[in-house]
Amino acid sequence: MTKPKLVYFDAPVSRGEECRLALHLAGVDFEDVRIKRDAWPALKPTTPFGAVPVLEMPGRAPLAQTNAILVLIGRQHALHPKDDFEAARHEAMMCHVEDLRAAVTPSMRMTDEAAKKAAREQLASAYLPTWADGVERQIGEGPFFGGAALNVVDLKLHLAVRWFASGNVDHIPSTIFAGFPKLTRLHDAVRDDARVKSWYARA
Ligand SMILES: N[C@@H](CCC(=O)N[C@@H](CS)C(=O)NCC(=O)O)C(=O)O
Repeated sequence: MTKPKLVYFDAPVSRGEECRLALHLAGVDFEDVRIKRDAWPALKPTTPFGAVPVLEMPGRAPLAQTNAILVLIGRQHALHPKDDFEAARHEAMMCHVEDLRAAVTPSMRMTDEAAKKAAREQLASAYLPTWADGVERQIGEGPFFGGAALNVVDLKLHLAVRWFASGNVDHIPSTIFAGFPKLTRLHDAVRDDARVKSWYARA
C-alpha cells in the first residue's frame, strides 16, 4: 500500500463521508474504497471492530472508530485545535453527534411502521430539539464551531444536519433544525466551503 485507504459503504453519507471530506480537505491523496452491501458480510469480521469506516495508512494497523480517524486527520493537517482544552471541547461535540446517531439508529431497524412512526415522532418532539439546543449553546461567533476556521467537528455537524435536511428520515420534518440559527449557519458554511464544493464537483 502506497497511499492511505478509506473503506466505507458506497454512499455519500454519515461517518464514512465525514472521513472522506476530512481527507479531501486535508489534501491527502487517498484510495476511496467503496464496499458494496453484498460484499460486507465477508469483510465485516476482518475489520477491527466489525464496522466501517476504517482508515488504512501505509505501515500502520487499520484504524477504526470515526472520531479517532477524524481527530488523527485533523491533528496531522491543521483541521483540529492545537490547544488541548479546545480540542477536547471539539471532541465532546463529536461524541454528541455519535449520541444522536445512537438515538436514531434503533428506529431505522424497526419493521413495524406504526412503532417506527411513534419512535420518530418522539425523537422529533423531544430528543432532537434538545440535542440541537446543546449544539447551539456551544457555538460562538461562528460561522464554524471554533470560530472562523473549519475543523473536523464541523464536517461531523454538517453531515448530521444534512441527514435530516435531506427529508429522507421518515416522520421527522426536514426543517427539524431550522430554528437553530448557529447550527444552520455552520451547516451552510461547510456546504459553501470551496474545498467541500470541489469534493462534490469531482467527476
Ligand atoms: N462507533 C463506530 C460505529 C461504526 C458503525 O456503526 N458503522 C456502520 C456504518 S455508519 C457500520 O459499519 N454498519 C454495518 C455493521 O455494523 O455491520 C464509529 O464511530 O465508527
